[in-house]
This record gives sequence, C-alpha cells and structure tokens, in this order.
Amino acid sequence: MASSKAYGDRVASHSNRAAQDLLRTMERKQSNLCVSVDVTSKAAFLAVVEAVGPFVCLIKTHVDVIADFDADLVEQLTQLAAKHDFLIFEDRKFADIGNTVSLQYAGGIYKIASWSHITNAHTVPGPGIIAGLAKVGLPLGRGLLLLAEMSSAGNLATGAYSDQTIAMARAHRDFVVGFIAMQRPSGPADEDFLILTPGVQLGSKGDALGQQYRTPREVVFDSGCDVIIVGRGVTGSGESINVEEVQHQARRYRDEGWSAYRERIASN
Ligand code: S5P
Repeated sequence: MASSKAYGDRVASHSNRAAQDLLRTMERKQSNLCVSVDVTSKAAFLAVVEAVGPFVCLIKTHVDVIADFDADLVEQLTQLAAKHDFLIFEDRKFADIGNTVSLQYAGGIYKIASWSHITNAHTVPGPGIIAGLAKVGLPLGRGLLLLAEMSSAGNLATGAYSDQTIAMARAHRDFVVGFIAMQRPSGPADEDFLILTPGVQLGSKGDALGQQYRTPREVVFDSGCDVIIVGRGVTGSGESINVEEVQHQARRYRDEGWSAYRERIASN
C-alpha cells in the first residue's frame, strides 16, 4: 500500500519523470508542503516564492491571475525552482476536448507545458482530455493530476464521477501521476498514485465562498494523502506580503505535514 511506504521508496513505482522528481524532492527536503501562490502581481508572486522556496517540495501557480505576467516571471520562477529545489505545478484545471486543451497547454501567452512540471485536468470531457494533454506533455517529461474530488462545498466530483476518474487514470499511467483528492482511493496493494490535497489550513474551517479546510494531520495521517496544498494559510489574503510571517507559516505547515507523514509511516 503506497501510504505505508516512504516517499523515497515509491520512486520505483512510477515511470513518469515528474512523479519521480517530486518524490525524490520530498524525501530530500523532508517536505510534503505545496504552497499555492494565489497573488495577483508579479512582485508579490516572486516575493512569496523566494520566501517559501526552502520549505516546499512544490509551488502551485495560477498564472492567469497575475496582472503583469510576462516571460520574465517564468524565467525567474524557473531560477527559483533550481535555487530552492522545488517543482512547479500550474493549477490550470483543463476542462475541454483533447484538441483544445493541447493548444491551451502548449501555446497562448502562458506556454504552460514549457515550464510547469505538473498540471491538472477535470475529467468531465472524457479520456480525450488526457490524450490531448499527453500529446504535448509526455515528450517533455511532464505529469498530469486528475481532479477526482474537490474541497469546496457542494461540488459534483463525488461517487461514480470520482470512480470513473480513477479508472481513466489507471488507463493512462504513463502520464497521469495521481489526483487532486480529499483521500487516498482504495485500489490494489501495488498501485501508487500521488494524492495532492487542497483545503488545508490550521485554525480555520473555511472561507466565505465555499472552501472547506482540514488540518495537515487530518489530510496526511487520517486520509492517507501525500502532499498538502496550502494557499492563504501561508500567504495570508491580499497583496501585502509580510516575508517573515510567510516564512514562519511555511515552516509551520512543513513541520506539521512532515510529522503527520512520519506518524503514518510509523503506524503501518
Ligand atoms: O478542490 C480543490 C482543488 C484545488 S486545485 N480546491 C482547491 O482549493 N484547489 C486550489 O487550492 C484552489 O484553486 C486554490 O489555489 C488552492 C487553495 O487555496 P487556499 O487559499 O484556500 O488554501
């Protein structure tokens, strides 16, 4: 069972380069923290990434919310990824037919496939979305996460929809490395998907727009997930970045996430 194994011991269960690199990074940095940098200016974005870089295995981006996005932002993000040893996950949530998503992934202003190691997709269009993204991403060694579940109240990614999403992933193991999900799905003992989980915050149960939060321990220990995705719990809300506070929170979530993982491994 993947949840009982150390991250580093799971590298061999994956053929996808992005999945292998993520697991190695987690082991090396002793971090299962992904910070979601949802700020709207390039300066704030780079300040947060520089501040949290030492504590994360992964930085999650929504580049389409950055008002002054440009190619230099990608250049600087890539340099920070090398300097601080983390991977990049553009949370694009692709959701269209295969042909359209292949254009959106490769081109446009953002050229996501050229710099983002991991991206994600909804499965509502059917398996053609995976094929369209794989055509672009696989030759570059990229990995895809499918949204099997969501954190927000009233979402429709439940039951048969989640089950069919998992079946689609099983049919595309070369490119689909895991899920955005709230718990580890059950499956054969030798099956190893990466489970990345948003909706994580200490000291808040949710926001005013449907987000629902659990603690790192609930996510990693109770639900067997691999990576905690934390946005406002680390960055705060708004654009004014207090670097010391952001670093303090990143260290706190890194420590909480890692000790929940240690506890999980020890209990198996
Ligand atoms: O179900 C989901 C899936 C995702 S990727 N729920 C989410 O909240 N997310 C993303 O995680 C969301 O788009 C946001 O970037 C982040 C959560 O941010 P926070 O500030 O609520 O921690």
